[in-house]
Amino acid sequence: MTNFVGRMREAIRGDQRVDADALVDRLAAVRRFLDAVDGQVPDAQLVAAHTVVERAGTRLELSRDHTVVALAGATGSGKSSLFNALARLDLSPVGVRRPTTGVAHACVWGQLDGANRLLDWVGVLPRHRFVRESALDADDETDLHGLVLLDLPDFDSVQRSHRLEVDRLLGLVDLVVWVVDPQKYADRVIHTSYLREFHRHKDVTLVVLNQADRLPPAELPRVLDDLRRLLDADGLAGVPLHATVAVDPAGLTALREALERTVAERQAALRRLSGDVDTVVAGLDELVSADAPATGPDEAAGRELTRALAGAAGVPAVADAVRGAYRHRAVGSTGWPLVRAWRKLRPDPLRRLHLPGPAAGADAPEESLVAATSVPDPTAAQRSALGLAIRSVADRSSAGLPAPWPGAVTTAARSRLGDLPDALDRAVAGTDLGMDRRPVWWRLVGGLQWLVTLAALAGLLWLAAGYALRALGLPALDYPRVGEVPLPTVLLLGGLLAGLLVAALARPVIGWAAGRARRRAEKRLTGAVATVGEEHVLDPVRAVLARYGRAREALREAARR
Ligand SMILES: Nc1nc2c(ncn2[C@@H]2O[C@H](COP(=O)(O)OP(=O)(O)OP(=O)(O)O)[C@@H](O)[C@H]2O)c(=O)[nH]1
Ligand SMILES: [Mg+2]
Repeated sequence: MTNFVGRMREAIRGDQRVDADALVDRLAAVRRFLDAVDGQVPDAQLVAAHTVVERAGTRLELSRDHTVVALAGATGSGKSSLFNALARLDLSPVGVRRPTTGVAHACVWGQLDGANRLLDWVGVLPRHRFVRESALDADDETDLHGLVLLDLPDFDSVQRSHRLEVDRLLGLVDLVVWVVDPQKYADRVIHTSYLREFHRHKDVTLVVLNQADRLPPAELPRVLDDLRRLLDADGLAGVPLHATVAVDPAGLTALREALERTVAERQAALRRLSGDVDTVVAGLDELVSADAPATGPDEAAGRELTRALAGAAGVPAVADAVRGAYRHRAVGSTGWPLVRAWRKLRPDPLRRLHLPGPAAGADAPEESLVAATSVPDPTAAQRSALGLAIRSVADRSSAGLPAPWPGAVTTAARSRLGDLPDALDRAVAGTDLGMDRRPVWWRLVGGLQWLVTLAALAGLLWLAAGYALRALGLPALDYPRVGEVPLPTVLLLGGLLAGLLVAALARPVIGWAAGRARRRAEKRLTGAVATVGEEHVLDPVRAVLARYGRAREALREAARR
């Protein structure tokens, strides 16, 4: 029966073999996770992960032929007695005065040389290291070759230093044998502070009920059942549980065999580290969410941001000025020549905004720090609209992400807020508003205006010449006639009327073209402003989201057993 259960257990444990390469990959994934979240997640939340990565790296570099097994338990449970009994030598003092063992003792089965570096790392003083040379005992110790057994101080100690030492060592060893005795096996501290903490290390946990000889034989199964129930409640269902008697060699057989199997498998170190990674992954799990991939700022948020940026940058005002300037310049080119001169006296709406600004010029400094244009500063309403839009980008981009990511995304979205006013001003100043060239039709209409004006002028001069000759009593000019009307009068009145007509016809065309110029300028300005939004708001947000994505992916890989 025992054999059958034993084989079953072997089969189950055999299934859980940890592949060293897979473990190395998982550790690399944890490292990638830590890189990704660096600076985003408070360091305090990452201490355990850093510790495990570092510790695992070192343990894997050290001897994998050795299995470090610790005997841990309350004072007086019989750890040192078990240690000595397994070693068949009196290595660690056994005492009546409690606590007896103050520092860890180690016994190595096989060559000490190979285990020395491991023991240096574990921190067992050389004078507390012993060797169990199998030569002394013929071949009956060879099955334990590779075992490094540690006798720990008591973990419920009145001595604080003992507890600290035990906690440190429990973090480093490959397998823990918890030694409890019939008196104290149900002590709360053993279960809540220690055994429960090892629930992810079930495959490197062994429990022995020592001093079984102190119980009446009929009581033993009841106590073992009770202890099994407590272990189940600790999350340690299924861990091997043996009764031992340290003072009787026959009472060690089950423990000894369990240790022989562990040593032969050479799996304990890998299983221990794998359990550590499990613990770390479980602890970090809340930092990423399986059903919240990082999707990045959506288009609607981007559009809202661009609108708010355009408002703050004064894009509508500049676009209006473009329309005004178009009208101003078009009328200046196509209007009546006499009106044109008067037009020129009125200021050009774009020049009033100092546009195009210096950044548009070839010799302008690349990164001008001074406000380049005279576009009015954003109003309080525009500023708050911009604040809201940035917040909305952050909120929408981080929707569903667990803490601390929403905060990190908001911080990133606002990280370059201070640079925005200058960047927007430069973007506006640097935008080609499409107002450099005079359209051909302005010139044609302007030429036509000159023509009809000259005709009117010629008519006027001609009439004036006739009037002057008549006044001087000289023979009157004989004007050619168009129908009944003299040609100079036709030229004068026709020229004037034609000028007015051309101006009147050009007016709606100018209005339409000015609207088009406004729309074109607005589109270009909006594009420039959107680029500023990309660089100053969306890119920093994307960078944080990319970190989140990397962290999420890395943790998923680290979780893959
Ligand atoms: N009857 C009986 N006595 C035992 C057994 N194991 C240990 N003892 C006795 O229990 C007492 C304490 O044993 P230790 O081995 O010193 O206990 P420990 O767990 O090392 O104690 P600390 O070093 O103080 O943590 C000693 O007197 C042992 O002889 C056992 O299986 N049966
Ligand atoms: Mg002891």
